[in-house]
Amino acid sequence: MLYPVQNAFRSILDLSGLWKFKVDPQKIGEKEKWYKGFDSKLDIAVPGSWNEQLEEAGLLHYVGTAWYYKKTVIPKEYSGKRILIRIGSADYNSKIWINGKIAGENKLGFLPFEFEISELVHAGEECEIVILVNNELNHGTVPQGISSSQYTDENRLREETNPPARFDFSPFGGIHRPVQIIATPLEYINKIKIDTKITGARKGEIEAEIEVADSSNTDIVILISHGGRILKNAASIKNSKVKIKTEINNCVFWTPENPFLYDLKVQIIKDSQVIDEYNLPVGIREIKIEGNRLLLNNKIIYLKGFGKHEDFSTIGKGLFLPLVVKDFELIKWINANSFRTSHYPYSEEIMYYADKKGILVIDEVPAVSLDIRFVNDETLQNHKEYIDRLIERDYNHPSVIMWAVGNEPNIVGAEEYYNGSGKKYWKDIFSYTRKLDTTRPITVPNCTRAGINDPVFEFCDVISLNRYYGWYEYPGNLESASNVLSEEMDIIFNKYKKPVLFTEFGADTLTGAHSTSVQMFTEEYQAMLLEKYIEVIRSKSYTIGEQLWNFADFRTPQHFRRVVLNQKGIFTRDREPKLAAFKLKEIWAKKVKTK
Ligand code: GCB
Repeated sequence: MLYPVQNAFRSILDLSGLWKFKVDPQKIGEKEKWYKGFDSKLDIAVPGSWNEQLEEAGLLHYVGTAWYYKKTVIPKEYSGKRILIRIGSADYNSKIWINGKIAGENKLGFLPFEFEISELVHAGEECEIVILVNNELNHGTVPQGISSSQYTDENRLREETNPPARFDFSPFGGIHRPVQIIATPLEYINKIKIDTKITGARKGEIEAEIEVADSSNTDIVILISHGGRILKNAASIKNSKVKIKTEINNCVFWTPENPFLYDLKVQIIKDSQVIDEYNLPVGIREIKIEGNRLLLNNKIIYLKGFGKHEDFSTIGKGLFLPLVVKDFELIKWINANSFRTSHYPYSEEIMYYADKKGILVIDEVPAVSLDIRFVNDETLQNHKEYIDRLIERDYNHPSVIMWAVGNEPNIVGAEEYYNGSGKKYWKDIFSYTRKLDTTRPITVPNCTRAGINDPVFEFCDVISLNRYYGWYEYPGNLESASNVLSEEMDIIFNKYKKPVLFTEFGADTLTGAHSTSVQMFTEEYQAMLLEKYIEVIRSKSYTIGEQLWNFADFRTPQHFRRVVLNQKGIFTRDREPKLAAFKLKEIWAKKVKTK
């Protein structure tokens, strides 16, 4: 599914703004035909989560079904075009009706989906859109859900959160990315897959695989803008697909220092006329693991950065472009070069911005805290569909350097995970992912509880570790923490002989809390802990980077461990630097000596 573009052949009508809103805790809406339109005193802004926007209506912790309703007019110029409704993401599942008729249903959150609605609307006429969104999770969904009674049954009363969640971020509900009505020509470009190669010291290659739909007897032309020159390459389409390779001399490769993007234009030509066009920024780069090193364009690259979240006051998980710009400015300010999209796919706008700003991204599917005891066929199916759709969405981004196909499986420490079922599950997931992308390394961050025998290690290209010694274990004791850390790293490396990346380490920190002693929760303690970890990580010859937890404070479900927010941010939730930010800025300014 292509990201929408506006050009002479394609149009976008953006429906961001206020929608009518109604919660449906009893799930009576479908029976009462709310999909034909409804009245309500509540409004909601799209994009945005309902939780904080409508806190005063009692929705801060609401998990269940809610309805959205908006009227619009389909532009006259959409006449004779293929018309679609596209939603950047709605968490977690949703159903769409147009003019009272069902347009489609989507089961996966955090990813875009679209339905053709040409038959349901008329250009130049009013159209009514109703969207049902539900944010409930269960054993078969990804991420998996958990109920209050399950905590009781498992005798885990002190672990229970409200709302119940298996993960440490608020399960915000809502339409989180833009809703758009888009128009394309009837014969159209359907897919573009880009592969790039470095073929010489200053030579590169772009291979574009293009798929067209509902079109016959057409030609494809590719135009690549290149330092004022335009390279042109053409081919005829057979069986609706074609591959075109273009060699580029004096090629500028994409790097964090110079994130150079070529402007690629794909056109379908019929009877000498252009009938559809799509524009795409393309960065030429290669990523690979060689021995214990991560190489970008055949040069060692060391990752410095964060695990992040899409989370902000009031808007929740909604796309908020000023925040995207601010976060990338902060990433640059602190001299970081990367982040992980913990624990789900981020908006497409963030991915394009990472390409533009030269920030390296580990792209993650929402298989967070997978509990093997409750995995069923549906879980595996949904997990694979996430991988499929994420790779399809993000394959072309030069910024994406690695896939994380999960995070911290077996955080509950279940024995069953090691009896072969964990291995079988991950073997399947890894081989599925490798078939879809042979160019990028794959990982799954491991947690202390899953330990050194985690079956993911066997399949990962990169060993990713999340460790909280000095915090959850050995609290306030940085000496023990660093000793245990160092020993465990060596044990893991010696066992698996793969490069090690730190994907999480950190300490909750209250802004304004200070001490002259070693004291948890103070700004000094966070700075000390991070510095200690970085020292240990860099003392090993097999480490490829340090991404700490977390970029900014973020909202979590209620639990006595959290004072409203997870406060491990280097920046506060509203993006003010804590003391550690200045320390990191200094550490990250210096070149890392890789052994
Ligand atoms: C983890 C999780 C992350 C949590 C973090 C914490 O291991 O991956 O989602 O927020 O620990 O702060 O406990």
